[in-house]
Amino acid sequence: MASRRTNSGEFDFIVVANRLPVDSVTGSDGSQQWRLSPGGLVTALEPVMRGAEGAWIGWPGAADVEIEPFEHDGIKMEPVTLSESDVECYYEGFSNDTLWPLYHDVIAQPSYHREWWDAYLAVNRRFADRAIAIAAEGATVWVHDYQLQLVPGMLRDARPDLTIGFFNHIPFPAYGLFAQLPWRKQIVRGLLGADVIGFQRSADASNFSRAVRRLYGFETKGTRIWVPQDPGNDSQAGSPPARKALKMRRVVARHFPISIDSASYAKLADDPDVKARAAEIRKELGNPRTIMLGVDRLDYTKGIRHRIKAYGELLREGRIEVESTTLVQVASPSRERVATYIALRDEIERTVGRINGDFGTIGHTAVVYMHHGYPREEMVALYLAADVMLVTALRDGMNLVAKEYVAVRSDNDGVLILSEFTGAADDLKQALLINPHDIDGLKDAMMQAIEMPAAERRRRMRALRRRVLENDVTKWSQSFLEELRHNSTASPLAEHK
Ligand code: GDG
Repeated sequence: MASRRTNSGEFDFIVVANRLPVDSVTGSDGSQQWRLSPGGLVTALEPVMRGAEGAWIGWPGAADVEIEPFEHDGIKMEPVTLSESDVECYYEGFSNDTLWPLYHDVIAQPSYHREWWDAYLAVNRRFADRAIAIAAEGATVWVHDYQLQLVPGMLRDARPDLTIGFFNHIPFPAYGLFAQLPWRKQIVRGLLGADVIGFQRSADASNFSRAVRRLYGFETKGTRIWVPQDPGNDSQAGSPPARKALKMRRVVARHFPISIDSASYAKLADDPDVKARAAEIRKELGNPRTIMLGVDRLDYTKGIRHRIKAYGELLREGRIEVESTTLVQVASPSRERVATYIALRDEIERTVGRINGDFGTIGHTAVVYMHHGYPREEMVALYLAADVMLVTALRDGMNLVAKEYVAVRSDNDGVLILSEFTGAADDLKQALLINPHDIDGLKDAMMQAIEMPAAERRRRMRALRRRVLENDVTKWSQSFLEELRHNSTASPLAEHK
């Protein structure tokens, strides 16, 4: 049986995520300072964190750093220490070299190592223990993402008084793929500790429910899953007589498509300095007729190679010319110690070099490739300068870049080319939807975007903007938390039928 705590902590609302929402920076006087990292998640949760007695549990981002809890910009930070070996096995290993490729439809081969799993289990335990220690009686805990899928179950076992939410930012794979995971039952069991499990797309939620049925035989109906209250009875719960005798808890698994802080992007786009920078970018690129843009973490899920290949073929076939059409690719550094990412970088940079060698001129570079991160102002200036935005992911939970591009285009101009394998495609139907594996189809869509009449660009962009401005990240967090309030086992609002 789960043990009940007697002395609870002080926080009523706790976010548990792999990373704290701050980055460590060195001040001008050489001192160590924290800067809030401007993710949408922080923006969405800031009001909730301030309104309630809130805390954020996460890793500060460097190995072997032991830091006492601190407050930054009104948010209480609860740092969790990861050793060099935790970073290697839990983060780079199990999270980013097992779960990440598996959950993105095995675009790259996942590695299964028992010592990585052990580290994943141990680090999940560390995060859970911190939440268990600091949560007030009846608190709400919102756990985020694939790195921490065991935490909901650990919380449920130790603290049945808590209301527990989980949101998965990346896809959840079809059972045929998920079944590869040697620890599939433990992962599903961990997630089922939550009252509400949120996914980006309804297909992800259905994939999860199917895994629950296949692995545990629990009853699922629409977005609801019935889970036996006593975890010790999991194994017998499949048979109908046993099910009847057990007390059931209702878990909701459904989609809550995440969004961006649309208003802050729209505001940045209105800034005269940002607008001036956009004009300057065009000029620096030699005022081409069409600027195409890709912005991604350098990741094999993003389809960067596919779009560069398509662009190169259009040049080779003479359908476009280097003087009039430039491709700008920002590939921000990511997971640089994981072998697959090192190989991907080499491959992309080889291809870029070849295309530039073949087609570049003294005045015109074909692919302007940058392997850096940029401040948000520069990103927005790039979005404003780009006539065509290329989002060609092979699989992506949502893809916020697509939404950011749309949010800044208050001029109702610009064309979004969007992979149908992104969560964003479920909503942004007025984009040019493409299959990135179909290079000829992608090339045709690029040509269609380049040649699209202004009236059609306006019509499409208007419709896209309506979707993104109406559904921002605050609405997303509110709808998740509302569902959580309604479906909490511990809360009086729960109607468990
Ligand atoms: C995961 C899921 C899901 C990128 N380079 C720079 C920079 N960025 C910003 C973008 C955007 C964010 O990073 C990337 O978000 P995405 O959604 O495109 O992709 P992931 O990082 O893979 O995120 C994804 C997301 O979680 C949220 O749930 O949508 O599917 O994979 O905001 O603008 N920002 C700055 N400089 C850069 O160089 N400032």
